[in-house]
Amino acid sequence: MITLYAFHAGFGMPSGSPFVVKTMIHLAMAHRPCQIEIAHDLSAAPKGKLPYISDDGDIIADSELIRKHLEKKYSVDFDPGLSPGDKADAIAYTRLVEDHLYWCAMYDHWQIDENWAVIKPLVFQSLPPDQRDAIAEPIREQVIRDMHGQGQGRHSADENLAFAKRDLEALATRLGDRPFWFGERLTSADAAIAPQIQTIAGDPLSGPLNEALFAHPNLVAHAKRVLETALPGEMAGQAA
Ligand SMILES: N[C@@H](CCC(=O)N[C@@H](CS)C(=O)NCC(=O)O)C(=O)O
Repeated sequence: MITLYAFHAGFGMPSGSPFVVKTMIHLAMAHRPCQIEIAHDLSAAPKGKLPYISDDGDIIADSELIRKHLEKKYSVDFDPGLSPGDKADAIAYTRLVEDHLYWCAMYDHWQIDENWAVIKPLVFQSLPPDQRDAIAEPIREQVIRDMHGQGQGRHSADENLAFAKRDLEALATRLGDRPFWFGERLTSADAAIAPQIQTIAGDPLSGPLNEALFAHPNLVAHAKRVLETALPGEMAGQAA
């Protein structure tokens, strides 16, 4: 049995981390049942981040490396029938959402003060309110330092929004009216893209980033469809 180390539910998903949800989708696509262990302390995580898995004593960290492990160990093909060009596009769109749009959403949630006031109690819901700030605020400072190092945190809120809008427009244009990223079937691109979109669609904010996303109903519907198709049991317990 595989153990998946995860953050608790959030943003209308069985985990508040889009990377953990991506791995949940991969495990479901690979028909590998897993037990979920909520990780309260990242010091045990090999790379200091989630997800990581334990599979018969093998510890693998990072959603892409977990995918590679599943492909190799269980002979899973996450992109059946895709052309080499489509597979290349899948990598490019995955990088777009994970290495750019993710940081725009992180900026929106963690760096903008009025949003942080709403997001903090959700992310740190397991902590008693009177102890929350002592733990959450130093983590926020670290996240803001990380975003500065990564680069997105150096932009103004308006510039961050403009970057995110261009990502969303590109994604929405590329998706069009297809049910899944490459047509009728769930593939690796869906597993990567849907949780990143749902992180914005499922937050309780109503700011300009949310407006920018909801201007593209096809993206919002795609995220919901992918999650409900891949994780029907887990999504049943989530708020809309
Ligand atoms: N490249 C990693 C990214 C994982 C990641 O950024 N996880 C975040 C949660 S969404 C995390 O654990 N952050 C904790 C931290 O940075 O301290 C993957 O694909 O698994």
